[in-house]
Amino acid sequence: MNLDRATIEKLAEHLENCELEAQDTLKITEEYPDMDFEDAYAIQDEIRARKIARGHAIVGLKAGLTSHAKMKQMGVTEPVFGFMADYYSVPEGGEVKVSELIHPKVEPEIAFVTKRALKGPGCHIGAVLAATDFLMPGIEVIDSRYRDFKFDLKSVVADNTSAARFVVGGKPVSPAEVDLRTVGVVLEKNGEPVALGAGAAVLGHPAAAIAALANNLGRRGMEIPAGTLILSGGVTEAVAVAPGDHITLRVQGMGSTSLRFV
Ligand code: 0L1
Ligand code: MG
Repeated sequence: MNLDRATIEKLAEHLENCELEAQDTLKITEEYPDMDFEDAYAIQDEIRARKIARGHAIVGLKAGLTSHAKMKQMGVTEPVFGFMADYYSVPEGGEVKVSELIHPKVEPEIAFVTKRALKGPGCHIGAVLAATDFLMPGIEVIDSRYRDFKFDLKSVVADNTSAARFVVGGKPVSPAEVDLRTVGVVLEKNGEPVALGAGAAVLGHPAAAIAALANNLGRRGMEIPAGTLILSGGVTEAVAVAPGDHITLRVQGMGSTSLRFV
């Protein structure tokens, strides 16, 4: 680690305030070019601790930047991991207030819910499928706190991987009922398909994103507990949204889930 505790706390407070006040900021590596990934996850962990201290619960985890489309869109090469706080959760068909966000975009994802804990190192697709209770369609609303979504991997990890809101719904299915590589995904904006893809866009198999998360947490002495909801990452590039937009995600064999931007 290259940053001291006081700097980690200062940056966590700054980034969390940007989230809560819907204010953008320059990427933090501009001022702290020497920060490393340990520092970045320590800042994210501090943001999480601040939310818990204010009485919020952590209701899920996420993998991000897991598809080639997304990596290309953002000019990066590795996945990142974050968490979802209770107030990020939007009810099925519910509203997201754009005024509470900076420049939201939506991503079509496959959500996993675990029935057993997963711990790295060495976690693999087989272990993930054996530990998965069910799968559901999930829409992630991302909202980078960085101006114009201009960031690098360390800055984005510190910013809790742009996590902002999410909805899950549709029909829960067991992993044995679906081929997660070929499962088709259609994202609709105001009734028109705007992004489509298949599960394999996510690291070749969406369960690989969950294994990568378990391995990342394992390196930091943590695990994915049983009963955890995890968003496995956008199948396509992210789609910008504005007030009035209605977004629906359809996943083959899993029904649909939706939300509205007001
Ligand atoms: O969930 C994601 O793939 C987003 C990761 C962070 C990068 C971004 O804001 O696009
Ligand atoms: Mg995502």
